[in-house]
Amino acid sequence: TANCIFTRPSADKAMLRQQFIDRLAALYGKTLDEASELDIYNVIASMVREEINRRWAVTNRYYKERKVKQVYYFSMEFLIGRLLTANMLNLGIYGLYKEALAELGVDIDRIEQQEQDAGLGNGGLGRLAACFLDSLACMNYAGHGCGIRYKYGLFEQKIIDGHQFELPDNWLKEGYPWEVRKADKAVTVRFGGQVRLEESGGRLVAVHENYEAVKAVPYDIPVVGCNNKTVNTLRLWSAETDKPDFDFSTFSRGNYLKAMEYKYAVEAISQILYPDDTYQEGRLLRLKQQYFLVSAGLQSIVRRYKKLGENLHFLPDYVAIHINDTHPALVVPELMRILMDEEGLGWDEAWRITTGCVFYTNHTVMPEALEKWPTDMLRSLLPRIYMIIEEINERFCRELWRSYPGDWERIRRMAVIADNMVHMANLAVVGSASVNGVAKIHTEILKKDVFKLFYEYCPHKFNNKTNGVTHRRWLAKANPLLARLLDETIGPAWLNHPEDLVFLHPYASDPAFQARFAKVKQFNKERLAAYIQDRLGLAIDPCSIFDIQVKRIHAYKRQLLNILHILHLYDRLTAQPDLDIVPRTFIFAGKAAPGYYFAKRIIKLINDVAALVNSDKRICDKLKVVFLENYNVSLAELIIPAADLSEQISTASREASGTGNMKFMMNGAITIGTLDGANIEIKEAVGDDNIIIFGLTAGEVLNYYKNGGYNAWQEYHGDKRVKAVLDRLLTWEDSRLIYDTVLNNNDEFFVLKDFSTYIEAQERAAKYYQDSGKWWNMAIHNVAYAGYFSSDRTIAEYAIGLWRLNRAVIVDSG
Ligand code: DL6
Repeated sequence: TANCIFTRPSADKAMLRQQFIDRLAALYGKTLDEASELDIYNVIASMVREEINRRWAVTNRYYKERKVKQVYYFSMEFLIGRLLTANMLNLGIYGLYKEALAELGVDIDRIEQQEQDAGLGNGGLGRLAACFLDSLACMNYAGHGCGIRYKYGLFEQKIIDGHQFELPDNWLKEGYPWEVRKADKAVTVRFGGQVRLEESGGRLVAVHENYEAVKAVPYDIPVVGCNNKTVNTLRLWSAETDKPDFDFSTFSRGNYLKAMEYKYAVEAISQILYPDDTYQEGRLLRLKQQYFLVSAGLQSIVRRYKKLGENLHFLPDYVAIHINDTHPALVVPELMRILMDEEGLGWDEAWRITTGCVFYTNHTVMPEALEKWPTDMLRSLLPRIYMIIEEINERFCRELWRSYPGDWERIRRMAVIADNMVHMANLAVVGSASVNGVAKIHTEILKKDVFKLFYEYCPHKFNNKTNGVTHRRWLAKANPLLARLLDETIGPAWLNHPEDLVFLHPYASDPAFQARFAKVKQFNKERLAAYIQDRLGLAIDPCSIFDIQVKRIHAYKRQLLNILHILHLYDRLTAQPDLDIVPRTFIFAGKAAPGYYFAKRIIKLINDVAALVNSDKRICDKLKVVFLENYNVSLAELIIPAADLSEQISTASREASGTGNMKFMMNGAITIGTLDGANIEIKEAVGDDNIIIFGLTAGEVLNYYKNGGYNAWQEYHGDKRVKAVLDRLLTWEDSRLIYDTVLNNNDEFFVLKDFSTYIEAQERAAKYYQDSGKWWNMAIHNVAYAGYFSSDRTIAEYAIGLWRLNRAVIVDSG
């Protein structure tokens, strides 16, 4: 089949084998017998890189010569995962390599595990950025990522006695074959110092003195298109100092220590990724990181643009700058600074250009995640930027005053600077051409609630772009057997045209096809069961329902609701051991932010419940609970294809979109979920019969919030099942915090309120699973309607609706 494993002429394979052996000798002076798996990995990666490099050069030349409009996606996070197989699949050479190397006794899938996951992100936001890069390259759009090359990615999670421990993720320790350091493209970023305005040539010029200069060095990673010749760039910036480590001429202990301190302070900027999913820490280093990314990225964009020989007035015709949440919102004042201070434009022209280039996506409605920076901190770290933000604020407030004379309260709430804080979301809205949410319901909440006043003021800026995920990684790579079945059934075009998955629809009720589909699922479940056996020494039943919740651990995502349901089932079974229930394996994975105590207690609770349930002989293995440590992209690729049930059970209105929900449906899992985020659109796509919905609606939840919530104790006393499972939490000392938080904080995320409808939804799921014809029909429907949730669709909407990009089909004549 075209997308997975296909037979190549043996001459090609023989040539490749020889190349591999020669290179192993050239690079390591080793024969295959002597080579380690890491050596083999590096040799294969270098061969693949050679193919990519050729295309990369052609793409860059093409973009430059044709002056193709580019989009730059600025993000503090890119959770790209492993690249070897993904790149080979996109290049169309995976089958050739797999077969050729197999003949040498090398298993390429095993070798790929030598690659460290590039985990430069916390969760959904960073993974979305990675999916977008894939879709841009695959759809012939000139779109690049702009981020930070953190030396340490998101922490490595270890579970010891049920508790989460965090270890540094030193992902670069063995080197990284996909990056190219571009020392000649370094730029300088300035921090601190003083700024004065000086009259020069009839205009005021900003003079910045006594600043600290940090060298930003780019490392470029190729982003390879699929079945085309495009290779775009993910540019990650690293902070370095120009000064030597120490100065021999003035060497003394004091100087040496000072020099080293300075070096460490500079390098700290790109040292670690903040592990702060949804919670904002408001730390100086984080602000430094944000400005570092923004300034380095914009300087390099403007430099490249000027080489085209075009006037800066036309920048919006050639460049779009997208900001992934407010983290890079300083692009607004920084682009103003570059245009005015370095390029000599006036305010009005610089503002027209900036607001024509910048586009902003919001990813959360959680109030604690809306970034604010103290004015003092911003002023002293970035004095010129602060002056520009003040000017933006003043001009904007004056404009508001003309529309709403005397309405001080409204103006205060919309201001960029208020209460001694710089409000980054307001800055992003004011300074960009467009503001979008990431699912229909999320965008509606932005319009009616979070950005209500802005929506009233400038409704034309607001629009929705429902998220998507790349089906190439999440289906073709993660689930090769399903990919092959699809190729054989509907042809291979779905790889570049995910909407073609709909051609699967007629097969949903075909028993022969259902049997083949079921076999693939069974294989994936056995593959995961073997991993669990290997890691945890726990045997699980591959015929049980694999009921899976994998995502960041957060109160609003309600892993607690899932666990309470498990306790409820366990109570029923222990009371009546011969109860006829469908055996289930509950699988969890996810990281908690290191300072988020509630979430860490949830991890402990899951492990405590696992220990209780898994060791109880009375329930005859009908239930098993598993927590897999160190959830990352590669583990997700193993887990998701094995799922029967996909738990998407956030409190309605809180999950902006979710993207895990899409990855699961694409792999034929049935969603059990609330009417939240993109679940609503999944329901619209697959139809009410192919999804299991329960719980409060977003409207109901928001109404409760407006009116001070509900009484959790009433729920506790009013439903025996609720009381029983909550009381059980007191069995474990570590879970008292959870008990108290839920009951005494009035159950902020409505776990108890949704409990009974969740139980009932779970009973429905079990009933459907017993009717295998119905179940596979539902599962196949989910795959057939997953095309809409490919990031190819999302990227086309951004490219056409916002960025105004044309597709640039690279023709490689060489
Ligand atoms: O848009 C990507 C992803 C959504 O799918 C999730 O629903 C949302 O929680 C997540 N947001 C964040 C928050 N970060 N900030 N700010 O990761 O974005």
